[in-house]
Amino acid sequence: MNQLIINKTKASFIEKFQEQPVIFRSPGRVNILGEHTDYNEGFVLPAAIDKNIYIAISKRKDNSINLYATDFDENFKGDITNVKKSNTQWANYILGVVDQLQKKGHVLTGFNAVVDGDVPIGAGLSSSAALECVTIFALNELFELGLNRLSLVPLAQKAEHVFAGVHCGIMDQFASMFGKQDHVIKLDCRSLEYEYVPFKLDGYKILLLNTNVKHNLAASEYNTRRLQCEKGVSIIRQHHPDVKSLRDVTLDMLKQFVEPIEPLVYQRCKYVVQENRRLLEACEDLARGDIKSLGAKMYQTHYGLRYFYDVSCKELDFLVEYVKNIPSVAGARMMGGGFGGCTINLVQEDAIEKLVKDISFAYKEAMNLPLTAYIASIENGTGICT
Ligand code: GAF
Repeated sequence: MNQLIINKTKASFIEKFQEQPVIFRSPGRVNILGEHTDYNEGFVLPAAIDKNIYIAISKRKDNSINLYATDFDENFKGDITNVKKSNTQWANYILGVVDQLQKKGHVLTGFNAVVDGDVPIGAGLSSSAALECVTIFALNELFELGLNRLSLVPLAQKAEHVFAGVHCGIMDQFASMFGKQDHVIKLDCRSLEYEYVPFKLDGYKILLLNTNVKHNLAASEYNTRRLQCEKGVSIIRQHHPDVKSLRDVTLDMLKQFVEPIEPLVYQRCKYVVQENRRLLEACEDLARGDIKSLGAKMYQTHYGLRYFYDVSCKELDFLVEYVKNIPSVAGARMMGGGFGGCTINLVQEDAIEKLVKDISFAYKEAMNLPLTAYIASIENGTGICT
């Protein structure tokens, strides 16, 4: 939690609305392994981090929705009886959540809210999921809707589908809601059963390197990948009607039925099937504390995302290639949806300072862009700020 941001958010709320708010927070996330597997009913291994979106909020007696985003220094006004997608992107995440609650039959009045945070936007750390989660958690408390944490997650996800147009899986919202300090979440995206796995790194830290690019392909290509995976499943179902998703598919099935007629779809599906298997093996690495073996799998994941799933970009590839032969780096890969954002690196703590200095210089030389580095610690999920 960042007390400075909490104080700032509170002060700005009081100045705007002349009353005391209640403040909630939701974290961004990292994902150790299991990328683009969530919407294929596979496994993921995310964790909530020490960067949050905060909302200061109070109920109104009338129907007005009055929002202010500190980051953009922008106000938004709406009406609770007529919630629709707006041209203000950040407000859509909040409105999308309201829309989902209303579709479930919950009756809300207007409210005032100020949002702020330190999850970098567009960095692949799920600032949008954090905003959806903090909004739905806050509204659930404020209006005493009585929904449990688990039932909030798919509503937050659906808000992203409908109001942001990204057909995301469930990982980001789940991690933001269910994060647990010093643990990663092994989540089965089919059943939503989950297990907290201790994340002990023995001298290693999670280092995030932000490319500071977000290519605008991200949303459209994401949706295309989803469709390509569904296409692969539909081809296999003609021969194996019991198959429901790529979770049920083997490499042999792909080779036999998909590769001959849809070579590109084959590449996409192959990556997903391999990634699911890799994740299960990575959990064994974690249990043994075998950081080298875990790190090697992260490089394999990057390879798959780059060449088979085709969601990387030259900036991400540069960063992964740079660290690949540095002994103090156990593993690295692009993280999240792709086409920009961050790489996640497991780095020996005492080597971080020099690495950041050297790689920032090299990145600037090669890409003419600044590099931003964050050391992420693993923290608890969404909650109220006391
Ligand atoms: C984005 C999505 F929001 C997630 O659901 C997930 O699919 C991820 O990309 C890729 O693993 O963050």
